[in-house]
Amino acid sequence: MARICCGPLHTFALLTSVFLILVHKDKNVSFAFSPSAEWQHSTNISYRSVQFRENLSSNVTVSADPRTHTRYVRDQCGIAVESRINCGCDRSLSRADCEARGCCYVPLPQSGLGGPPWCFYPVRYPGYKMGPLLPTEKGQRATLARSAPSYLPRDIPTLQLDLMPETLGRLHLTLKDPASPRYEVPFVTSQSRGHKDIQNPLYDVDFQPDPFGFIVRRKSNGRVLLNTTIGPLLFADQYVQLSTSMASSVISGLGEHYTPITLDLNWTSVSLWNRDMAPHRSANLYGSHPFFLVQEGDGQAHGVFLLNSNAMEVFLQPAPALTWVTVGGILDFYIFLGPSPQSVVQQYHEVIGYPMMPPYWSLGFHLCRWGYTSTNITRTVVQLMRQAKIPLDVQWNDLDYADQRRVFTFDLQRFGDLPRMVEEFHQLGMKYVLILDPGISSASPPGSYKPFDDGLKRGVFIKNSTGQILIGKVWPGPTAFPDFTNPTTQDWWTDCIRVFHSKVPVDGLWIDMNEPSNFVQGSVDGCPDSDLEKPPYTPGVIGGQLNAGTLCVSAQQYLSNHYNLHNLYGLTEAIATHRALLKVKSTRPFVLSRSSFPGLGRFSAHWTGDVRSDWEQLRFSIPGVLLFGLYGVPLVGADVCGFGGDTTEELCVRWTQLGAFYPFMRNHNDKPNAPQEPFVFSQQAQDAMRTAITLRYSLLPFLYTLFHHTHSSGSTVARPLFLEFPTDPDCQTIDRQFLWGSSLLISPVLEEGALEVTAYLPPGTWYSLHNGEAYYSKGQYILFPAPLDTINVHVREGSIIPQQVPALTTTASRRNPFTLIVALSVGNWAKGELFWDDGESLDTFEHGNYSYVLFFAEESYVVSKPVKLNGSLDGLVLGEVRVFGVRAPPTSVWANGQKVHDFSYSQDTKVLTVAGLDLPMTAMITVQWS
Ligand code: MIG
Repeated sequence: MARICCGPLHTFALLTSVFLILVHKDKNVSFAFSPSAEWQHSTNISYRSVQFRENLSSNVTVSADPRTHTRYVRDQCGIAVESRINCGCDRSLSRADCEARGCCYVPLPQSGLGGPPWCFYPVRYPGYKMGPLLPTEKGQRATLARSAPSYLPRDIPTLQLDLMPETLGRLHLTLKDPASPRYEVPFVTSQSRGHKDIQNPLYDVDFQPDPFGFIVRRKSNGRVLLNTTIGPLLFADQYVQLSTSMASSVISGLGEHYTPITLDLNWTSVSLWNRDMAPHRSANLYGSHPFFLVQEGDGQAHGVFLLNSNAMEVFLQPAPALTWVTVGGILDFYIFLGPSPQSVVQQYHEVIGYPMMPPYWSLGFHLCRWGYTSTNITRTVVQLMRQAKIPLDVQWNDLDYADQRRVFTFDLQRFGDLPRMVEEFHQLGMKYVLILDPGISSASPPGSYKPFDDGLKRGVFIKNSTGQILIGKVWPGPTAFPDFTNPTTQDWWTDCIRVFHSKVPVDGLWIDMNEPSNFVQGSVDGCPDSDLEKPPYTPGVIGGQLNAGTLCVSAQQYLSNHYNLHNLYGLTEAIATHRALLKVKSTRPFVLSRSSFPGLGRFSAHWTGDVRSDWEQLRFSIPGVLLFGLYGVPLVGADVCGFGGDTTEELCVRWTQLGAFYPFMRNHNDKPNAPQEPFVFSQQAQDAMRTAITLRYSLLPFLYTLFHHTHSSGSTVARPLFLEFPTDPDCQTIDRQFLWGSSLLISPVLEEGALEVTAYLPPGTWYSLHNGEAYYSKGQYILFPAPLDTINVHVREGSIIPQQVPALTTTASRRNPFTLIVALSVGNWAKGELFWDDGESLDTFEHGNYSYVLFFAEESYVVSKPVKLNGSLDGLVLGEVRVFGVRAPPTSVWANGQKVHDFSYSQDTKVLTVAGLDLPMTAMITVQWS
């Protein structure tokens, strides 16, 4: 039986012999606390700041009795500055206000905004008291009760704690109100995955019963991963707060924000509240992901997911520590013990669901802009791309197509032959995607716009707090917003998509504005004055209010109010759109969603929104993309060449090179800007872009195989270095470079004018993807040439990368010969694999409807061995093999036992190239040399 019980802390509390009773003058609240040194030690509260402590007493008045007071300050407020937990997360407090809360008020010499708080919780600030833990079906349960009210309105006086060890590496812990059920997040997790009898899990949990707190340790080394005894648990109707210490300062997650791959813990905060907001610092952006991963410093990692969709602010401080404040719902924690960072990600994806398998074509190049104002202009763009011989799989149209900007219509003047245009693109082996905003125009004359009339009849729209349809304003003018939590809405949405698709056979849908975005605050009639619209505490969101740029949060949806469901709007629209496409097309749906929440990746791709065309945004697109991989949305990219503002030729070339390695690659531009399609630039720039996009196309079999792994076991496609090299301290924060899977290291140019790039190579041998030149790294930065036509990509020793001869579309490239890049390790081996299917059928992996080929190599041969065939590889051949790191010049080469004459070897680079092969992929292939 797992050792999840009241451990040493209980004992500490019992052993503590001296209890001081403090009677607070204002609130008449009495509570006990323990100044015992052992206790202080065991709660991890640091007493390092000795010098600082000496200055304290004069600043604090907590008790009228000067002796008690001095003692109180020394014992209860003598907390290292960096460990002070703010007693005024909700508002800034004067000394009097602070003391009225029973908190310590200790001003600091210099301060200003954002530094350590002056008002902070004393050690063992009173909170909930925990009763005995009793066994349940899924683990253990205890009741927590407040002995006295907190300073917040509408405390929940009694809480139910459930501790559910679900797997060896995953612990689930919830705190809810047993008396009256509170809102819980729907859609994200499937029911009951718990197992009761987990033998020997990676974690230990201890409790401090009074005031309640829990400590999660990594059993193998005793490391404290979470310790919530450092601050109080507050649980009121619209304010829930919990603090924890952190095992290190290297933490990634809590998106969506414009940040590097790791967060700044220097008294910062991040707010999670979905908002239509162009990426910039300190802003809550389009999505919310209350998950973070902590690198523990020795290669191990853990993760924490707080499944809560209410507006949330998370405070970070250098202790290191973190405080969650959410304005509703329950506390629903999943704690993932890894121990490798990669396994933390997998364990998280097990809970939120593995990402969807994308259609093969969606990995090709996409081209879009706002401002392709007719079918003829859109056709011309496609023609010019073909003339420039630059691969293009998917042409897009933005809002321009719609009749009076109303979705499910198209403008008969400018887009009258839209259906024919789409057919033409299909003839070319291309696909077509259209934008689809959620706002449904509500102002068309009755009988003239079926989506609204029909939606009205079927009751699909979100209602305001008094039960009328809430009207906001988006592109078409007055609009109603579908409530995708209502099953009827899903049916209506499917019908709208089916009818439209029967005219315009789109291949995918781009769901924009689904935060949801609203051009008026709340609604055209404003919002009521209520605790929902103006909660006692509003997290630090852009616009200062929850209804800024979106709907009144008191609006009513089928499952709950918008206050609770707001952050799920994009996810629920993605689910509905995915399902609709499934029904209408019965091939793999392609949906691109701007707004996101955990679980989105099962249904949709994501782009990072309205990035500006500048070098800084280019650079931050890398952590943006990598973090979405951690969030389970691997099919992600930023608008190539930037969306806002005019790009430059150089920026656009560099962005295309980087974008060739975004898992999702789309060039997209805002309406007023100078054009930025590849063909508008100089011949030299076009050549560079063609090279980059063509390189991507040649690597698509490898990329597709990575998606298969992510889909079938939850991992990442574009991968931060720390996931692959967790014990290398240099990799902890690198986010100017990244990997595809475990084998390709991408080191783009991110600075204007740069013709070189300084790239970190983790220890080992790395080969230039372009010419096979080897670099032996001890774990060091190396300066590489990076002329305008080059992006540096290195292949990790020991890997075999399946490629295919590129073409202008994936429809064509999928028929071309495969090639293999074999990167021999120092020990003279390499391996790789290929997942292959028809690229668009549903659930091919689940139904076993795919082919799988293993590749392995040793010093003098490489083998391609199909281990599963379903017909998808019929007619496809292996055309070429390039082996990197062949030390002795071969004199003969054989393929399947036959002598090959078409081979070459470079003495300089030690690369053996065997070309002109024509060997069926459906049989075992051996290429040998000596
Ligand atoms: O209010 O559809 O992020 O990609 O081009 C702007 C027009 C609405 C925002 C999207 C952008 C898109 C634009 N949309």
